[in-house]
Amino acid sequence: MADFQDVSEQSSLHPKPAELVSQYGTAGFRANAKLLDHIMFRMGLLAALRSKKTKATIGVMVTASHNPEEDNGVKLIDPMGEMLLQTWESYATQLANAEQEDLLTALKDVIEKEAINMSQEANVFVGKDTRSSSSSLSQAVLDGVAALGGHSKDYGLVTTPQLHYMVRCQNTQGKYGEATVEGYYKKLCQAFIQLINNKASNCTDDQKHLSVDGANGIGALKVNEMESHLKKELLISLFNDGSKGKLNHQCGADFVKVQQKPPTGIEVNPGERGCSFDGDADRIVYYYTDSDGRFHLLDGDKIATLISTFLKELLTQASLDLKIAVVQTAYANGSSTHYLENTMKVTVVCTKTGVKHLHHAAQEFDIGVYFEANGHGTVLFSEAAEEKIQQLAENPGTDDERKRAALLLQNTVNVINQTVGDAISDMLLIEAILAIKGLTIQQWDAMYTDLPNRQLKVKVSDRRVIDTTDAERRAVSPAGLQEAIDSLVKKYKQARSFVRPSGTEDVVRVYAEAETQESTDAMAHEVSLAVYRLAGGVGDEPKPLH
Ligand code: 16G
Ligand code: MG
Repeated sequence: MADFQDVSEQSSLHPKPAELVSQYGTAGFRANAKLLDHIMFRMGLLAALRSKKTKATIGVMVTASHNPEEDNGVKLIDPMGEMLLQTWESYATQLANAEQEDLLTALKDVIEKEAINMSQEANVFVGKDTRSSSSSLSQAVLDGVAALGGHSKDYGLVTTPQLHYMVRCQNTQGKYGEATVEGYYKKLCQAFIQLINNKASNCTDDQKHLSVDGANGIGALKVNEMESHLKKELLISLFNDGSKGKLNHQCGADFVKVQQKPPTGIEVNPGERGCSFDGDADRIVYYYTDSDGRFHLLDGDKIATLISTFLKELLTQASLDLKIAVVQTAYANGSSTHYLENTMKVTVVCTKTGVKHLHHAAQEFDIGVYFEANGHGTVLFSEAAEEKIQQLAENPGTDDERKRAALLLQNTVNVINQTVGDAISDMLLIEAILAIKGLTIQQWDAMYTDLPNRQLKVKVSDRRVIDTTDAERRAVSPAGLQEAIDSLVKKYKQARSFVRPSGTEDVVRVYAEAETQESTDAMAHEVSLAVYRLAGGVGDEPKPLH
């Protein structure tokens, strides 16, 4: 049995504020950075245990993504680069909440329940975003790993998806790629250049140009680092690069998606493409402004549609019989689901909100394209699918058209970060698809027209009174709420609405979409009132939007 002397001594240097209660939520722990030191140390301990248990390298990322600069957070990464196994989330919560004197008992409890062999080695990769609190907090993680005698590698400043990638590379003994930031750029950019070689026509510099809003975060730094690998095939103008502005403040993917307007600090001429990353670069949205000055957002749904259409065409050209599906959540715009199912004839699956649910559902198919409307998403290829693609590409008997399609598929696999949604990787794939298909952003946008939609928040005394089913599309409690929503929705054309308790904020979220913005806003307000009245609303009653 290990000697827990070090854990005792070290943990007293990372004391828990008494009575503070935290929970490992959909995206790990997130709070004001001042409240996180003990949690970081303890997540270092937990990562070491998880590594011993899985006999593999585990990742720990210090970031609070799109939250304000003052916040921070931490997420654990499992061996294949996926999110921490759900059953371990409760251990994370237990360890985080153990009072100082109970920490060893809580730790031994996990060791016993999981029958962990403490003489097994532990290896942990650690990364952090650009927040000013991230350095000391990631040191606390490293201290936690060391206290259990584990080895760690500190990657320093990396995007969240880069750390996921490193973990997978390490645990596949390099089969997925080289576990270095340089290796990541090489793999993705080489695949990108190969794809771009198949572009529809010679691109002008204007067509190669993309404005990127780096949210004043880690993504901006990494885009800069990557630039030389792009060999001028993509000409990036970087804005909100962190040199002056504040992280996520009036910029970044979350701001753009929620506000439905361009970020501050970016210059994009009418008709030109712009995109925004979030604070840890695992989300991306695109946009442009038309000649009338109207802003057009191309969110995760539009991205999923572009990618799945491209893949489906390649599968047809390659005559490969692989089952492709798109995974969405209830937030996906109804027009996107309709287009995918009825025009593209692609299977569409709806899951609960949260990356792990989408990721899991996408694993059920040969090719699973998953995106949340907020811009988090990627594509998963089954091992069998990758093998079939490779065989076809390498078979000397394959005819030219099929071979071209197989090679494009192969390079598509390589440009994608399959571990988790990745703004950099998604950006390269989208840029390549637009060039290959010879599409402008306006033509991409015109694939279908979004239904007007609105998201509102309602404060209630306890949001847990709302329980949902059918991938959060229907409320089963409190009594009468779903019936009230149903009768409101009936009043409007092409209407849909649902409510769910947020997993990250103390509010109930309301989503509404309908034929016109006016009816959408009216319905969103009426549904908010129903939540307020039937689910214990607090504060002022929701007011009409107009
Ligand atoms: C988290 C999730 C994101 C989800 C969001 C919903 C991960 C890594 N992130 O940020 O996928 O869209 O929560 O927030 O899973 P909400 O529950 O407050 O609506
Ligand atoms: Mg993020």
